[in-house]
Amino acid sequence: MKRFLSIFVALVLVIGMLSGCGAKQEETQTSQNPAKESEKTEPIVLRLADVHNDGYPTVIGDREFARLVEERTDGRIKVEVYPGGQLGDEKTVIEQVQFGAIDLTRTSISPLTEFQKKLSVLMLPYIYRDKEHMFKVLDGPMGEEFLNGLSEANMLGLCWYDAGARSFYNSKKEIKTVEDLKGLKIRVQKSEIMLDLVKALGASPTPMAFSEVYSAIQTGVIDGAENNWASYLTTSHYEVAKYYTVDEHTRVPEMILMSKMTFDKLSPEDQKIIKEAAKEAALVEREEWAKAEAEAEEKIVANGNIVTRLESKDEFQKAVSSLYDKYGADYKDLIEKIINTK
Ligand code: GTR
Repeated sequence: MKRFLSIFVALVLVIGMLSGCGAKQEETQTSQNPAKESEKTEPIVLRLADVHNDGYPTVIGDREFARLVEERTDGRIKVEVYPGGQLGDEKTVIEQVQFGAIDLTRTSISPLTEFQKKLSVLMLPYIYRDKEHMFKVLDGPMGEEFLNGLSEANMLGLCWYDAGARSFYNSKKEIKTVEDLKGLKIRVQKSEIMLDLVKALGASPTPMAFSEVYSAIQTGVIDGAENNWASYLTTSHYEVAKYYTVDEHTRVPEMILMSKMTFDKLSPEDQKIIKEAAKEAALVEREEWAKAEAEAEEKIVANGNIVTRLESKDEFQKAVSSLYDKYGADYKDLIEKIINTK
């Protein structure tokens, strides 16, 4: 018994010494080497949502943004990109960005107009002469004001992406005139201005998440939708809705949107890095966009889809002019300024 007791006491002593030693070692290590301490700080991980899949121009832009941020913060900030709508549909994600549950998203401004009415001005039908005109506006002081103006809604726009122009497509018939759209059930983004636009053309709008459109056309729940060339291709909507009319009713810019809650927690240096990285990533996206848009059009035509090019878009333009009264009445000067931007 005596022997057993002494072995037990010896064991307790040894264990005590060992653990004491260990703790000390750690203490001396950290105090002697402060660099180690900073190495140990966990990186800030920010989540960025996108409804498009990898390889789509916006996701290429998102990944470039993530790369630049990580590089310029020496890995202190990591942006994790979640493509393919993994974090939810566009409108739901924006709501989460507003409350900081998701840090960033790449979004079309259509659903964002629900959070800031004034933004509708930037997607009024036929407001831009062409893409160059749109970027002249967006890359100037007006565009900057819109990006910062979202702080009213607890969010911040970081940069402008290209998304081409949106046109109608359907599974039923060729659309050559506004009359041809009458009664067709057309899916729209969750956005009041898009709903009104489709209504103004005499069709019947159905708001729906992007991911549900393919099967809704396939099963006949809706007759068609409207989108740019690249989305029409990558979603495979072109397989179930073979008629595409190049009416280009609206050019809807897109952006990287950040939660103000997340942004405000960062140091001014990191805020600057985030803003600059987004602007640079946008240039990459725009280049990728131009390539993807041309390739998509080519593939769709080669696939044998019925692509209708209108001789004039005047009739469409006239039919949707009422949207300027409803969405532009409070911003007449701004609209003027946009139209007069050369
Ligand atoms: C695409 C856009 C997406 C989403 C989608 C839609 O052109 O890039 O962000 O808005 O359209 O129609 O839901």
